[in-house]
Amino acid sequence: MKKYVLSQFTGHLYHRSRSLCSNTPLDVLPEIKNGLASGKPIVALESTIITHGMPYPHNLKTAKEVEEIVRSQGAIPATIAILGGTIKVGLSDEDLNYLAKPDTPVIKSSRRDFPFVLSKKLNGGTTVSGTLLVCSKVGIKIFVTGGIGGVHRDGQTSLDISADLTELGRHSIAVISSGVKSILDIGRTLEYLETQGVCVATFGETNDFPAFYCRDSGYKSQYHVENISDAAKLVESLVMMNSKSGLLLANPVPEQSELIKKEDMDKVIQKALSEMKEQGIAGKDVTPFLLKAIADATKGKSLETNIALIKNNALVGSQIAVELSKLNS
Ligand code: PSU
Ligand code: MN
Repeated sequence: MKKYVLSQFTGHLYHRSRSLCSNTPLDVLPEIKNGLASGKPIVALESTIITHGMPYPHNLKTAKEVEEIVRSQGAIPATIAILGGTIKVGLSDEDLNYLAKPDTPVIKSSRRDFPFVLSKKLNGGTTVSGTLLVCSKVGIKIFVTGGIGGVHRDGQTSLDISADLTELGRHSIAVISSGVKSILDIGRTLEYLETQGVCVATFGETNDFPAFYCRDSGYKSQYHVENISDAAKLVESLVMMNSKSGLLLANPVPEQSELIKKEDMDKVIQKALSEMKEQGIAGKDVTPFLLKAIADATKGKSLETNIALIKNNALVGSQIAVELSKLNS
């Protein structure tokens, strides 16, 4: 068999890992590689939120602030993306600046996009599913984001079900998010998560399942954990079981940042959905289109909420990661 020479193709190190071919172009920052080896708390962050989820320059500012929050809690941030066909675990400031710029060509990359993006040496903003896939390759157990994808409204006929849900069913990794946006069918999303074997718990005093911009969706999580210590134990059990399905820890947006009333939000969403139909938007363009339409309709208020909730998720997720590494030491 042909033996590949390291760095022959991209100039990057090819990292050897249990489940990756030695020639998979994977570049893990030394701080993260060493941290993983010595059991330090590591928090993964996705990059579609930077490339397709928020407008410039808010995307860049938020990405940097979120990393700082992770560090402030004593954890190591690992923002994941694909740059020039190399999977990057941990981005430099330069990488972040480049990815965030509106004129940088970047493909929204979920699991199914990886072979193409890698083979053509393109850039990819990794979605929750793409980021989970990379986390599983390098052994990161905690991943923080804003909101995950789900079953779209009418998903029972369109079959537009985010790959995030099936990916959550494939790895024993905890995702901390503010639930699922009400642009989606939340009831069906929760049903599908159950089918995938994903443990869903709310972080807080009740098991109300949050709807991203609002603290309550009207649906319930199976469970709730009230503090960081219980949340860390939950993740510990998930990891110990290694049952190959994940945990969705739903962290409601802080009350003071819940800027939009549910009824107002419902109207905004209805309008965005009908615009989407009129314009024939489908497939992977649906979520970015709706996020932008909602930000425009709420004059940026939804963006403010989005930023507040992801920062809060980073705070909680990092504290859980720190606690988890203490449990394991
Ligand atoms: N929700 C947000 N912002 C985002 C996304 C979701 O509030 O940026 C992104 C995430 O990366 C998520 C992806 O994984 O959209 C889901 O896309 P789709 O619905 O096409 O699976
Ligand atoms: Mn879809």
